[in-house]
Amino acid sequence: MPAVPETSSRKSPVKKTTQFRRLLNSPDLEFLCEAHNGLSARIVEEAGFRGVWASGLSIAAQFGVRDNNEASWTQVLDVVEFMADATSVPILLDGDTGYGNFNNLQRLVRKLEQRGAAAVCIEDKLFPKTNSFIDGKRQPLADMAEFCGKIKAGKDAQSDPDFSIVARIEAFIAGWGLDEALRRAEAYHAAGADAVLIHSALSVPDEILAFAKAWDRRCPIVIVPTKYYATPTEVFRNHGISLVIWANQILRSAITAMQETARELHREESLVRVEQRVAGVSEVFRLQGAHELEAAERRYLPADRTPPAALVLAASRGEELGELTADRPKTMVRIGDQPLLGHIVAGFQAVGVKDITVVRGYAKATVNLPGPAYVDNDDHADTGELYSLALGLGSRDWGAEGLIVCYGDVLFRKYIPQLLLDAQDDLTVVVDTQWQDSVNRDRDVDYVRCSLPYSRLHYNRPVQLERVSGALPAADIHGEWMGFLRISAAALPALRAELAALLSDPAHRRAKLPLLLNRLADQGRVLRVIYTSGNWLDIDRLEDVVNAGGF
Ligand code: SPV
Ligand code: MG
Repeated sequence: MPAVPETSSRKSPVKKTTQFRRLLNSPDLEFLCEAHNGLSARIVEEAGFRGVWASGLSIAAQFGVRDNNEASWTQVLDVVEFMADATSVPILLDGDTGYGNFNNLQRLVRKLEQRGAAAVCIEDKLFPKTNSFIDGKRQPLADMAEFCGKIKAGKDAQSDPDFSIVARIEAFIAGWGLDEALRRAEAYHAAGADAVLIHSALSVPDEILAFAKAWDRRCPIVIVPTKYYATPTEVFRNHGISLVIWANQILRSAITAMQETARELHREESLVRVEQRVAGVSEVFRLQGAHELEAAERRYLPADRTPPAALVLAASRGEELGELTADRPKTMVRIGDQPLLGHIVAGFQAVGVKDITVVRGYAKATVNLPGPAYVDNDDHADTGELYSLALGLGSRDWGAEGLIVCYGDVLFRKYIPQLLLDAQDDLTVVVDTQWQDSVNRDRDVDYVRCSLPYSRLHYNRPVQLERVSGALPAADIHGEWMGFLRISAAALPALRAELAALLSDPAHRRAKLPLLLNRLADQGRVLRVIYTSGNWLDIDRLEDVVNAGGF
């Protein structure tokens, strides 16, 4: 069994070949309906039909070619396979003349069994055939003995005893009378045909009914009342017909619908009217069995972990940049081809973090890149990062994966947020071991002391942050905090409470994040450290803006 069922979820415990045989031999009048691809076959089954006629005319037509064996037999076979995959009811293939002699029919029968068809119908004409309704009287019939050999060969080729071969008699179509039709029916029955299909191009059922009377139920009779469609179905029932085939109405109704829609679209140059009367795309998905794939994905694919969200703190002006931030905050200063914030957003998006919120304040109207959500800190002039963080955290629910907090003035390579995606701890920070690069740089640096220094030998030992400060003695410094903080969903309530407590003290309105980190560390909370080295830049001074171009 394939791991994912094809498109059909409905499986009958009864083989399709057996189902078809039961239809043929049922005491009731049974019906097959035409289909010409997987979709139409599924629609026919859903309508309630217990079997499908894979019409030669319709399959040719959906390819856009004539019913003259222009499509190759393997192309037809491919269509039949899609139809069989899409349905659980049996398919009777209109096999034309068998696409050659007895040898070709044997191969066809074997291939049909492999591809899930239940039966094949072959007609006693010559290859390449012509549709019976195109000048039928001029169509030569097959030699009867040759056709009997073909039927025998087909029956000998099948490996499933319930596979059926229906012999189609074209005597009426070709202008021969009842006697010839009966003579052939008798011979084909004797050769092993499981049923006979008697065809007529008259608009009345006279030929068919005369045949049925004379045949007297010697084997099942199949009919195709395309031309004598006005005959009440009861008449067929009363004459002992076994199977009626509605042979091409699904294709023809599709043609009418497609023509109307195409013309209307061309005329109206608008979808408005058409939309109201065509199947919705959800109906297309349903017919394709989309839900089966969704169920299979849940079963076979690793659980889809949504990435954390991101919260970018970008409310301050960045006076250090002078004129550059006169009309916009630092986060909107251009670095290369886009504002600094654009690089930050792209950096997160590159690792799958798409849910990004930015806390803006100074010249907030200029902080308007498409993509992120925005939270306004209108008190930015006399508040600090901690205040912005509280606003951001309080603005919404952050979901099961929590969030990554970062500053709006850092440039970073995407592997830095990537490091935080897999963080398992409640609180995780990223620490740069190349802290010496920042010494003497005349700026605020968040040096950190950790429980262990970075060591290549102990790279997998858990390290935690003990203190963040710009004033740590050099001997205590293990790195520089890069401003990234991953907060798990579980840690959020306690963090919010701690923030509220800190900010209730007016002295902390302008406080920065290290105050919070140190408070948490002092309380014994684990702030997991991920050591890394370089590959980021914070924009503090004009010189940084210049250098950032080469980053
Ligand atoms: C078909 O559906 O291709 C048939 C039936 O052979 S008919 O077109 O009526 O000949
Ligand atoms: Mg046909």
